Amino acid sequence: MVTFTDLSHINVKGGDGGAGCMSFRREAFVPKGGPDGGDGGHGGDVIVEADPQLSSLIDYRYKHHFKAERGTHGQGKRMHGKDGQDLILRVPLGTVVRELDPETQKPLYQIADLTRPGERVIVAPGGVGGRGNIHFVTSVRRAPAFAEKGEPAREHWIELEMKLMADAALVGMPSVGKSSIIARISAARPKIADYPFTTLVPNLGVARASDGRSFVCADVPGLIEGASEGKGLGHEFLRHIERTALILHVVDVTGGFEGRDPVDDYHTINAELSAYAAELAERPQIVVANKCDMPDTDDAIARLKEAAEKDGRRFMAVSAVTGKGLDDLVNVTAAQVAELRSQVEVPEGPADLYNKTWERSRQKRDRAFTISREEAHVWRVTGGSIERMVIQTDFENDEAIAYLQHRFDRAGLDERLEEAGCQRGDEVRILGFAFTYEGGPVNDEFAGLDEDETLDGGDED
Ligand SMILES: Nc1nc2c(ncn2[C@@H]2O[C@H](COP(=O)(O)OP(=O)(O)OP(=O)(O)O)[C@@H](O)[C@H]2O)c(=O)[nH]1
Ligand SMILES: [Mg+2]
Repeated sequence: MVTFTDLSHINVKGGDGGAGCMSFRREAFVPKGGPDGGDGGHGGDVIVEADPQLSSLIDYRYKHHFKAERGTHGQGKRMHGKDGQDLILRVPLGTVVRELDPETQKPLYQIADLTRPGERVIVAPGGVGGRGNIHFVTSVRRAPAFAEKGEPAREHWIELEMKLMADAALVGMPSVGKSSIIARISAARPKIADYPFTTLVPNLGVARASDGRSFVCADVPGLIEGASEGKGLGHEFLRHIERTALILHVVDVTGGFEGRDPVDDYHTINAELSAYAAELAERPQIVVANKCDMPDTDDAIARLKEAAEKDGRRFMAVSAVTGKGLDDLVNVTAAQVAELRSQVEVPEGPADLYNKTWERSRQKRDRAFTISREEAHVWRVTGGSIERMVIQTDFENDEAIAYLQHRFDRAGLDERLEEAGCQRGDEVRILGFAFTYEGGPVNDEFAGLDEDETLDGGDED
């Protein structure tokens, strides 16, 4: 039996980037070498990957913090630091990954819906390694005496939600024999009893047809009239059924203890399915008449068959007690599942797409910064990207500070401060640092040195 863990909130953090190196070439007979400081290694990413071997999120129930390895620092002689290792978090197929608001723990953004084996998404990118001083050479700056610190890694709270992924789901009223059927056609061993709502959480089992084809079957808690509006236990599980390609609609031909009419049951359940989601009514369905071993059921079987066929559905009569008809049921289901699977279009590289769309949405939020007045002539700037620039700066080094100024300007900070009413000489606070606003055009020696541009070479002056 598969235990069922539905939802987990975890904290993921990429590895920090290693620092770039500030170094100059030293060789015998060369009086003053050019810059040769290598880059820091990139930090590892935290990746969530769908693994068909897993059936629950139990691994994330007790452990909540996951961190990838950091990059090592760059060194002289153009030696780059080593990249940190990625951390791969394996989750079952059918796991939905969402970014959470770190304050409220409410979902902010759906990052991915991992439905195929091996599908993966980066949930916390590692920090980029800082660039060594070989990169900061411009025509006016031949011997850059600073390098960049590594980028601090991103950290997020994410939600993992496993949605049951089965090819076929056994659906029906309570006590019609859904668990009895899955117990006979698979290795699942759910509880079976003669009272309603014996099954409280879905059970998964793998059934194998005589030709070797197999499918994943789910036995879900019984549905009753009103399930689509939340009656009984069914509502929570209807969303699991939403993901199965085929419905095995089990009907008790004896009408149960209350002596219900099996044909009424059949219509009641279908009405609940379509009330929950119109597509569920269209979903391929096999009508399975169970308990056909019981006496005086021929008439009910015949009427149910007629009702099913009138709706254009395949009808099969079985008994979970004697096993009659079950081999046929498995073979027909396996064939239909294979057929349905072949119709599914597999989009190319969706994992990549997830990364890009999330990254875009995240960057947009990240680049934004806000300016507020803390007191007279004191301003506070907050925002992910601006704050990271500050953390990456070595404040012991004047050139690094000048470079930070250049980055502030490019991000539009000066302009926005001016607009907000900031005056020359005012204090500007970012994280724990205080800067003096100098206003006016900066004498920018980094102009022309684009963020991602590498100007290499540059020998001694
Ligand atoms: N005679 C007969 N009894 C059956 C058959 N299948 C199941 N039963 C009995 O019906 C009762 C309910 O069976 P379950 O398999 O627990 O039914 P279920 O649909 O899983 O019920 P819930 O989990 O409560 O929704 C049990 O007492 C079973 O032994 C069958 O084919 N013939
Ligand atoms: Mg059951």
